[in-house]
Amino acid sequence: MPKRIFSGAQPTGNVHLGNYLGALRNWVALQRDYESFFCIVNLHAITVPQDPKVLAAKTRELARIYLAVGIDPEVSTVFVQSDVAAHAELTWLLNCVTRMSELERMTQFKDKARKQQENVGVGLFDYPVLMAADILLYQTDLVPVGEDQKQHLELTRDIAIRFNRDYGETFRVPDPFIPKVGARIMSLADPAKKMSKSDEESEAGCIMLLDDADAVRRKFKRAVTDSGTEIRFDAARPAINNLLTIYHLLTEKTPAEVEEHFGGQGYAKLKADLTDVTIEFLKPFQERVRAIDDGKLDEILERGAARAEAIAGPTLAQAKANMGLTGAKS
Ligand code: AQP
Repeated sequence: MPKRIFSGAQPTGNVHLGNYLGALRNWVALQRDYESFFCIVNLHAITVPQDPKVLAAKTRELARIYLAVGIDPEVSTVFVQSDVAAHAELTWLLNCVTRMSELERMTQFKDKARKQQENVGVGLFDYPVLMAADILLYQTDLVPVGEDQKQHLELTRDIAIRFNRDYGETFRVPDPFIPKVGARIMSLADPAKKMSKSDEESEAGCIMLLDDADAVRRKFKRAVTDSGTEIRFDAARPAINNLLTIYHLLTEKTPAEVEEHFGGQGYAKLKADLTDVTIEFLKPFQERVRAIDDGKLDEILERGAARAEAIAGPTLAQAKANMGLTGAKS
């Protein structure tokens, strides 16, 4: 049996280069070596307020983005989370084995709750349990995600281990796949913060996959650098390190080749070349996004939901049976 991967992204805001370099790019690279499930996690999106019309449109847009970056629906299963009811149902079962104290420790909850102040929904608090359900339903071996999801993955493992201990072997315990490079792409406006789609203040620090060439030019032009002059990879100089990391990943040149390319040059050259390679990457990608036919998309998502259901359904049934949740049919 090939090993299985599961991952997802939220159809909120605009997908950015951080999402691509930290996650989507690796999904594409891994999809032929694993049985792959890529989900559009719209139930996660509603943990903060969303306009229903915008959410529906963003869900389809994200599906197009998955396909346009290179996820092959003939090889991978692409589906929308709310189309497979088992995600919500397993969340309830897992809620009953998760401790409040575990969720209170989640840094993403603390960050997002701070921004929401008065309006923190129970769903936002419960987000990591829904994520555990997503992953465990597919008996997942590997979860390719960016660095920001590491803590949630650790909780998923803890929940699976506890469930298996208390109710008998039910879930495979998944491992994270966090890339060595690109797992945390930083904001161009503030290299101390990760590039983030929900951070409205730092729109300027985020290259969106659907940005036009002018926006890309403007954002790189304004990107924060530092007072040094040398262009080399150096974790102690996060702004330049971040720009070089993006260049290295987009061009697939080795770090040594990148440093050689910019040897003796100034930051203006770095920004100009980075702008060019980003536009070169985005242009054909955006053409592919626009070329995806609506009917074809429906068909891919319907087929994806059916394939996902075929794996998720039996896992949920086993979890319920192991917990003693037997009703009329048993
Ligand atoms: N800056 C980043 N660098 C590398 N990887 C990143 N990811 C997110 N930001 C970066 C990874 O992208 C995948 C999909 O993310 P998501 O849709 O689940 O959203 P998120 O993790 O909450 O991060 P976003 O996109 O910036 O949204 P907000 O602003 O809501 O936090 C995940 O694998 C994630 O690790």
